[in-house]
Amino acid sequence: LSALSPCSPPAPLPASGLDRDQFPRQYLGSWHFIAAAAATPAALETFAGTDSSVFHMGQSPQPQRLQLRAALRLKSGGCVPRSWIYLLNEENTDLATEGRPGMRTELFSSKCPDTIIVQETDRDYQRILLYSRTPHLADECIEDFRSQAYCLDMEEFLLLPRSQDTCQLQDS
Ligand code: MYR
Repeated sequence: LSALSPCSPPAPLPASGLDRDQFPRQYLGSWHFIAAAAATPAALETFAGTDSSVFHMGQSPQPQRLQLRAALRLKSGGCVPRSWIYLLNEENTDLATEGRPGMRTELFSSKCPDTIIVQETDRDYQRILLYSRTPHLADECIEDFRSQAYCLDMEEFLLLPRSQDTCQLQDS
């Protein structure tokens, strides 16, 4: 560690994060998956066949739930729809995933505007993921993410190739 480049892990969301007027409202809508990092290759394996993914976070009829939909473009060319239900927590901005009791999703602010860092922890892996409102993100923002990952000893890094068109999200 050098004094010139202090190690800085991703910062938790600001305390205003729990303001129900703000959270999760400001995170609803579309996100592009940009990059992922983990300590082991196995934790990133699930993304190996993916060229790009676009997500939509939406409200659910029940206020304690969020509906996440995704459209994955596979490297092989096909489009694959995915969906998850997140359960909101009273005390913090952590999310639980319906049907995945061992999984915890924590949100972190990122230095670059219109981006968010998500940490997923399950029984057998942990990884951080970078999402952006826009499909292309400045290299500097990606490098920032990477150095924050290093700070967590996550040295495996994956940048989504995005060499094909993104897939269309299906209406729910
Ligand atoms: C996966 O591929 O493992 C699931 C990825 C979760 C994606 C989350 C995408 C958007 C993040 C926005 C945060 C919203 C919080 C209310």
